[in-house]
Formats: sequence, structure tokens, C-alpha cells
Amino acid sequence: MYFGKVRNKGAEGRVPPNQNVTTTFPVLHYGNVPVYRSLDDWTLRIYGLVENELVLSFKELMELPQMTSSNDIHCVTGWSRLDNGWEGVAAGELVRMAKPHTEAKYVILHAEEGWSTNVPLVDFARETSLLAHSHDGKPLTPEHGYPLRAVIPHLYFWKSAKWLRGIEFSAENKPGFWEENGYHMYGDPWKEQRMSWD
Ligand SMILES: Nc1nc2c(c(=O)[nH]1)N[C@H]1C(S)=C(S)[C@@H](COP(=O)(O)O)O[C@H]1N2
Ligand SMILES: [Mo]
Repeated sequence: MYFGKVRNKGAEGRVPPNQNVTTTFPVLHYGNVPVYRSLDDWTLRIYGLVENELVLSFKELMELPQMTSSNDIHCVTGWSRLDNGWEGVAAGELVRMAKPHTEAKYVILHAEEGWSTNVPLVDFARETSLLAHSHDGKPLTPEHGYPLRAVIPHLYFWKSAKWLRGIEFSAENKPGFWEENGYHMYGDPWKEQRMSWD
């Protein structure tokens, strides 16, 4: 599979202020890496202010139209990793399937162990946002979010929930784990929206 690995664009203009490019893939999270013996009991639940609540098995998710994309990720702690190849389901595809009510303006991404993060629905539904099961041609490793993570590349990477299990549509912008702990509610790396007071 082709992942746009040809580096025809240099780093210039692609690295937000006060970020350093790394070619490694750091692992960053709060809490434990979930262990899955099988995916038989795994589901992705889509709920809240939607016309169609959905509970998808991993198999059903894999049967949806798949997309690949190549993008840059920027962690709030200061590292950026360029040219990540992702494969998964477009976030917009799930939004279309769920049919959110007009009052739904935010999406809360729920991960294992109660971890969550909040994003505006328009940002979640962007064509660059996806729910990825693979990175650079291989299934996600446990520490990078196996079996499924969000990838919202235009915001700081903490918005890209690993071990995703639920997508809640809400009228309210409910702060998630890091947002409760002082991180910015939106997190635009180009504006350096790191902490809530930035
Ligand atoms: N479920 C969950 N997802 C998470 C986090 C977390 O603590 N829990 N940390 C976030 C942060 S701060 C970053 S920078 C990225 C790191 O992803 P990586 O470990 O694949 O590099 O995951 C994000 N997603
Ligand atoms: Mo992060």
C-alpha cells in the first residue's frame, strides 16, 4: 500500500512554533496500555445527540470504506513527527452514519479507563481526521493505541485519543482528561494553544 512516503516537502513551513522534529515515535499517555486477548468483545459506541446511535464491532468497522492519509503530528510537549501514514475510517464517514442533531456542536472521544478529550464537531469531521487502525503500513502497536485511535492532525496530538471506545455527540464542550488538568480546550499548534491561559 502506498502511504505517500516520498518526502517531496521539506520540514519548512510544516513545523509549528517551538516544536522539534523527531524521526522516532515517542509514546505518551496517562495510565496503562490496555491488553486485549481478542477483539470479540471490543465495540465502538457512537451515541449522544444523534439520530442513529451505533455500536460497531471491529469487523464492522473494517468493512466500512477505508482511507489512507499522510500527515504531521505535533505533541504539546514539543515533538513533531512528519509524514505519518495512517489507514482507517474517515471520521466524517461515522458522522454521516450517526446523523448528529443540529444542537450537537462537540464530540467527546472516550478511551479505555475513562480517559477522554473534547473537540468541536467541525474539527472532528474534517477530511483530514480519521479513526486509524494502522500506522505506516502496520496495525497500531498496543502503546500507540491498538486497535483503534483517533487522528486529528491539525490539533495538538493529545486530542488524538488512543484506545478509542466511544464517540459522544454533545451540545456542550465538556473538558476531557487533560483539558480538566489545564490544557487548552481547542489546542491549535500554530497558535500554541497549549494551556488554557495561552
Ligand atoms: N487514551 C489516551 N489517548 C491519548 C493519551 C492518553 O493519555 N490516553 N495521550 C495523548 C497524548 S498527550 C499524545 S501526545 C498522544 C501520543 O500518542 P503516541 O503515544 O502514539 O505518540 O496520544 C494522545 N492520546
Ligand atoms: Mo501529548
